[in-house]
Amino acid sequence: KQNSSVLAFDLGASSGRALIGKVIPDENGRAGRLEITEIHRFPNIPVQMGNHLHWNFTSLLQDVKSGIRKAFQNGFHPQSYGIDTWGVDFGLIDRNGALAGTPFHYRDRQTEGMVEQTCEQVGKERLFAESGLEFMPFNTIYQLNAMVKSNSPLLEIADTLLLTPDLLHYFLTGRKVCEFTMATTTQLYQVQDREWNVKLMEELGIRKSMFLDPVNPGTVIGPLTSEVCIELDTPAITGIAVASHDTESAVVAVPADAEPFAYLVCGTWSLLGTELTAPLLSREVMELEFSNEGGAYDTFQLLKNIMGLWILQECKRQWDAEGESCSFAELVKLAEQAPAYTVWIDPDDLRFMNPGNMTAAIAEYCRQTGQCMPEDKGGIVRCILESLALRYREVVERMERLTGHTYSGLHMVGGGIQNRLLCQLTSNALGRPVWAGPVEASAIGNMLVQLTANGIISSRAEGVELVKRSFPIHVYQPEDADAWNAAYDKYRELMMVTRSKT
Ligand code: ADP
Ligand code: LRH
Repeated sequence: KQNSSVLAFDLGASSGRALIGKVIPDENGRAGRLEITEIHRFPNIPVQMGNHLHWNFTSLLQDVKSGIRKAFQNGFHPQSYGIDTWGVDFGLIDRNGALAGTPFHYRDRQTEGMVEQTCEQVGKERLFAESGLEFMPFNTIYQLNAMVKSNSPLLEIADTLLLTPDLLHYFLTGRKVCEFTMATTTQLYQVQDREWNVKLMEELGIRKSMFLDPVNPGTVIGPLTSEVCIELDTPAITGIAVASHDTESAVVAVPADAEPFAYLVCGTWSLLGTELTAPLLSREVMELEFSNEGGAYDTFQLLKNIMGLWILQECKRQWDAEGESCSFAELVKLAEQAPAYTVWIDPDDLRFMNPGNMTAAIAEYCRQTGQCMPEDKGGIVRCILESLALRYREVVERMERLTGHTYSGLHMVGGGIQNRLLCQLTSNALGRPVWAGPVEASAIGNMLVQLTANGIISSRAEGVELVKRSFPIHVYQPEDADAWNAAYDKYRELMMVTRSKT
């Protein structure tokens, strides 16, 4: 009998988790249902070291190992494991096989000004046309260019660059790979020719030899090393390269009926997009700030990064530190009671990327745009959630201009859908239904790619059907159409004025 359970690690910017996925057969012996069990969850807290912000990589690796150990301690026997994480970040491996330095966090300030400098060096239009990516300041290309410009000795000793999921796999299996979906987040990958952009690397002084040829999601990496097995007291389960960019794993688990569909992966970031078979590289795509990211099962995802619940997380962090700790659920309750349609921010204003003091950044934005800063927590949370909902509508409408499709509603997945107010406000702002679920989409997509590689399911479509049979979808219907249409017009006006100033 085939072993039908797999272990998925989903590392998000705010927390990491390990889940077991077990396929329960139906009466015909086919995959009937996917049962998921969380076995480990851990916070992901970055560390400021001197002038730079880093990931606590050794701690993350140890938590992944703990997840493997706990799986077996809890009586599970997964056949394989997969890892998905946030995009763009990497570690450098020296010629002796050791990690050189500590991986930078994508919110580290070293990339300030790098988009402008890099575009000046190589040309903005060309960079977009070749990479298909919007100019997010943290893309790998800008991190590496910052290191080149600061003469980082790390680049001299680096033998191989491994993106975060691949870096974790390396320390578990001893094998170095570069997984495709992560490779496309670097902005150093040519999406049309499907190869590394060697010319661009040469022009920027980034050494090509650090980059391995990408492998597709579903590629077997290899078994855990004997050292790891001895340390954990577990068998040598197999590491599989899934769609190791968390956004792409989440897309695999969207329970969509119709094609084309629009989705919103809602966690620390909000990734709003739709699935395509090839990248869209027109000038309009660049101007409307969309990206084409490589996905699983030979797809490209046309999507927009929206700053997302990060803004709320940072307010919460600040309030917690001030000793006024409130859970997300409590904050949402306060927001429900706060007055509607009073004040909005542009969530994608770069001042919100990593201001340190998020409530002060919101207050400053309100001052500059002639609005009154909300007086209490409930008002601030309401402002963030309404602003996100209005931004989602703006981005959906832009996406419709780009693709020529009209989307009948929006699929929302990820931790953020536990915020039912946000789901309802999103449906209201869009004037269309929101289908929310599943929460653990990235981990589930991670499992589905493993199950395909292990021969338990035969296709992507079978995976989607499995998701639909296994997880409830909560439907939100739009309310207060007139008030929201008026709010949207007012928001657009505010954005027109404020964006032209910044
Ligand atoms: P990531 O993977 O990027 O770390 P998640 O998908 O785990 O993010 O989503 C985290 C977000 O989910 C938090 O920022 C928070 O806003 C939201 N969230 C988590 N739990 C709840 C809850 N109980 N109620 C409302 N929102 C929640
Ligand atoms: C979301 C995400 C997003 C990237 C960002 C760095 O977790 O992977 O797709 O742009 O992190």
